[in-house]
Amino acid sequence: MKITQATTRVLRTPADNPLLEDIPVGDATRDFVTLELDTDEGIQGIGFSFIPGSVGNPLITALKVTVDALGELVVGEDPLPVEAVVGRLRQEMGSAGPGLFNFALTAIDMALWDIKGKALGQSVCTLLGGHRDRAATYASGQLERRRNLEYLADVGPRLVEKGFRQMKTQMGAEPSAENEVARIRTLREALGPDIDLMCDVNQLWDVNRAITIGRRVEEYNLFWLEDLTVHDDYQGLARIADALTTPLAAGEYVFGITPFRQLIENRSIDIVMIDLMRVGGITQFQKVAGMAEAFNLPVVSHLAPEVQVHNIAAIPNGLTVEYMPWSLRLFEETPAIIDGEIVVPDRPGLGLTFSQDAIRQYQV
Ligand code: SMN
Ligand code: MG
Repeated sequence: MKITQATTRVLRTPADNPLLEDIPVGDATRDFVTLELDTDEGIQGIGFSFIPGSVGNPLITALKVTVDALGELVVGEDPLPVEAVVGRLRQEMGSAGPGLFNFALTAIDMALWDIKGKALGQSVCTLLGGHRDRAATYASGQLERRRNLEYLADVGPRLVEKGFRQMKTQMGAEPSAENEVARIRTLREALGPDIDLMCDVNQLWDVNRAITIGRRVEEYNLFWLEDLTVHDDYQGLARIADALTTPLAAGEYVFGITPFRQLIENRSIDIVMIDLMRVGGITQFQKVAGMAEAFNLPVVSHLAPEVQVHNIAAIPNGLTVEYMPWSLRLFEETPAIIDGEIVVPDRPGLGLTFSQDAIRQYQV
């Protein structure tokens, strides 16, 4: 089989929220680069990428150009030996650094796995190990730090009504420790003891604040605390992890497998969070997951649940899939959530098809 053509588009979607349609978001937009890789056997693989947090990010144009450049390099290649194709790209382009390159490589890598699954009539999850056909999942992006306590107390239980057994909130913007703790107390009281609650700080605290507030929220039994300080302060994170009994998660800001080695070897984290776009795709995700398993650590996914469900369900140490709904509208059909779990589509490859309506409406 040979790759014959790579087609990319930029889709600019409204930054609204399919989980809670009634909450207005203004006219903010979110940008994605989509990729279609055609082959001489009529099989088409699809992939996509975006820069996390990229509400209106002007770098999306640069990302499209980068995916186009990598796409040109893979035309003529056999798509099935994925490591050979992405390995060559990594070797030839690696000196540019991992930033835009990893984001672009992810789209290519995803499309290669999609082609392989379609060629073999198997889901990507099965090709990666197929540990199970569904995984735990949590509602994300709904209980943000800009929201007030009344909102948290209202929306948390609404997510439970929608079928979620796990959900994530944020701290990091309150002037006082007392106000930060109040957010967690409010949610725990609204949700009761049986819902898993996670909290993300997105690197906004220093080590001492992390330990001080981390200790104060221990009584609310958080499922994890995430990115309590900067992602590459490996020793600082290890001090926090040692001081708290709540599991510490981090990794979404990490580009590639080597810095994950640092996080893991330094015992900086208890839960390994992998962003698909920054790590460089499914191939690299799976390497980090194996490294985590050797250190007795669980793995959780960041963004893109419709693809990450394959990565997490495939492995024995996959803990839960972040259900961040941003990219769902790009596709005709997305993985079902049944009894609080996200189900791997029973279709070959990624089991995803780009929505022609979305392309018509949102292509720029
Ligand atoms: C997050 C960060 C940046 C973009 C999207 C989401 C957040 C998360 O840290 O964990 O989902
Ligand atoms: Mg996060």
